[in-house]
Amino acid sequence: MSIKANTARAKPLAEDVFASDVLSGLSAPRKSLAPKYFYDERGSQLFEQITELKEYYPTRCELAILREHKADIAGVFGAKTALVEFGTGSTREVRIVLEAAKTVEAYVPVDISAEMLRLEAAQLQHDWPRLRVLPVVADFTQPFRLPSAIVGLARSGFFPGSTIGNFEPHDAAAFLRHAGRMLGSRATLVVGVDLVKDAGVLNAAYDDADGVTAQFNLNLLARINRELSADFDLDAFSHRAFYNSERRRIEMHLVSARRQQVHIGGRAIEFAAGETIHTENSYKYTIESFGLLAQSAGWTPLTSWTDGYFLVQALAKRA
Ligand code: AVJ
Repeated sequence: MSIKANTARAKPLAEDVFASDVLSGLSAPRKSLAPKYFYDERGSQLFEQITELKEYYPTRCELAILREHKADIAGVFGAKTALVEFGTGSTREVRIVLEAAKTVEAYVPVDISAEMLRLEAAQLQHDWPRLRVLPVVADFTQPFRLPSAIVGLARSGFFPGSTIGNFEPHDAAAFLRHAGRMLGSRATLVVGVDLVKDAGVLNAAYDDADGVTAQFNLNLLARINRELSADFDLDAFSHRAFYNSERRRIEMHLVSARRQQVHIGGRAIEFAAGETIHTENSYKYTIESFGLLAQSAGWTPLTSWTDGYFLVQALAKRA
């Protein structure tokens, strides 16, 4: 029997990547964990609950803007277009736009979570029988192959939900550049972006009275316990979220109540009393600052739709 030549270069398993990301994040002098790991099944449920909180305005605002301006937004997508959605999760936002987008012939939802993607794509295909729905399982921040069935169609991108706020501004620009490369010349892109606003409003949105965001943050430790057989004491960590006005971002942390040791996969991690794990940044932009970021990444701002709280920004690829 022959040995496959590519065995040694096989992609590491998702669990191994999670384990090594967690260990390296918790071994650094300033401990951190990546926010993309919030979204296991429980975390996705908790995020859905967050979007329904009275304090958490972004989802509500974005949906209202999409509803109010869907015809104009759909107008950004030219004739005979394939619409590529980066990191789909739920199709709630794109459904609003598709209602008005008569020129979209194919819809390409891209997401790393295969199960959720297949369910959402199948449901959407059922509701739009004449649309070609072509899901792609991929990490949308990395280059991926677009379905060959979209040859000959123009390409547009859709990136709602202010997911872009999770990136450092430099990485947000890198992502926009990457999206431009994936979509090709003459592409357009519609992005949802959360706006800089009163710190009280921002702080409440990420530290709600019911403690749902606290549960969402702490669930990351529960996930590490479960999937990596760690022994985090969830009562010994608490949720902290605050607006850092200098850096124009919400920061979320998990604060260690006391000096303690946590074990993960045979390694011991030391925590000082009051030491934190930085679990998320959610950057806020102004229309101007987001326009400049987009321009630095090869895009020209077209129309901005906003309610003063949230921004839906159309961009055109610079030739
Ligand atoms: C999904 C990244 C847009 O930053 O508002 C909500 C995640 N974190 N509450 C955000 C989140 C805490 C959310 N995004």
